[in-house]
Amino acid sequence: MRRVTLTQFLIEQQRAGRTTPELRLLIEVVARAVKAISVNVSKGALAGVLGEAGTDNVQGEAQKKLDVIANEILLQANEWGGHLAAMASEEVEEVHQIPFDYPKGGFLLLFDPLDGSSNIDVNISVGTIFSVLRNPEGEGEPTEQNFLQPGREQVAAGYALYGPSTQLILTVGDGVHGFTLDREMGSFIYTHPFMTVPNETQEFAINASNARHWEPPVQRYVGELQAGKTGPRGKDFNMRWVASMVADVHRILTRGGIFMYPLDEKCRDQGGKLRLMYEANPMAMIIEQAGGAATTGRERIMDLQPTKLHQRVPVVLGSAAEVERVTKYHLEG
Ligand code: FDP
Repeated sequence: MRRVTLTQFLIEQQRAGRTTPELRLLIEVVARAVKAISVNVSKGALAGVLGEAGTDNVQGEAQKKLDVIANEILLQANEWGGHLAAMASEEVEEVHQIPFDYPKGGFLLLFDPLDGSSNIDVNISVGTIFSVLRNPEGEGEPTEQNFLQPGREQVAAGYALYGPSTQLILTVGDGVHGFTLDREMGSFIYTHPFMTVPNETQEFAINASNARHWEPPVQRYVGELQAGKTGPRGKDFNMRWVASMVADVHRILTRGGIFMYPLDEKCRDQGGKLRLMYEANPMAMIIEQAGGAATTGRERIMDLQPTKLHQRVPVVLGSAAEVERVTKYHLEG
């Protein structure tokens, strides 16, 4: 069997006019950083990278050592690449400018360097999520305003899953493509062409410990799933919650399902739990490109006009028929 590497795949995409040389090289730099993060994640306690870093991030959450390391790897790898106008990270409050002695490009890169932090110390899958936008024309250093574009403007989105194998899932707007890291060769190999989310499902993912805080449409929907064969859905559903968004979304991309972090009384004041620009938007683009749907429960995630770099939003994504049902319940209510 002919093994296609990420580089070959991207060159073929470029030849077919689906991506530009600049975007191709940018994605390759991100993929190189992902390999370095994967090495650190897999060494775990042997590299002394577990535990708290002793600092808080912009969201006021305790940073793990690996959060800080992954963030540094992504910033450093992408600073000198020459394809970016600026970066934004979950771990950095302000826009990260490209140092003046490096060339600049026309793209903006946003990322959550290590998603699912609470799983690091217990050796459960974590991931990296990224989104690429065009820097709007203009003079001077990009500001937060340059980043505040709806998700439909993304030119690429992807995530890396550090699980039993490391996988890179990518879309440049022409379907969703999956690559598996060959650790011996150090290359990402094209293993999952045109991934699709099955329309029908029997699995759901939600943090059920928040049930008492949910809004009535979510209580109704989950109640119907839990009623199983004897309820209105007439079939049994199974529940899965890894508590790493990347791992939960990856399962849905592989075998269908619905993932929800809805608005509830606990997170209402913040607008939701998950971040719009570097969690919800890239995952929404991937899920939509794979034939699924992604809403806040009320509107399409990728149509939201962001107001803040670190904005939080409710998220309902996965198999289209299920997402439509949850959204319908919200709009009826
Ligand atoms: P974490 O805070 O551990 O980084 O990004 C937020 C996130 O993880 C998601 O990856 C995950 O889906 C969710 O939060 C887990 O939330 P709970 O702690 O409520 O389970």
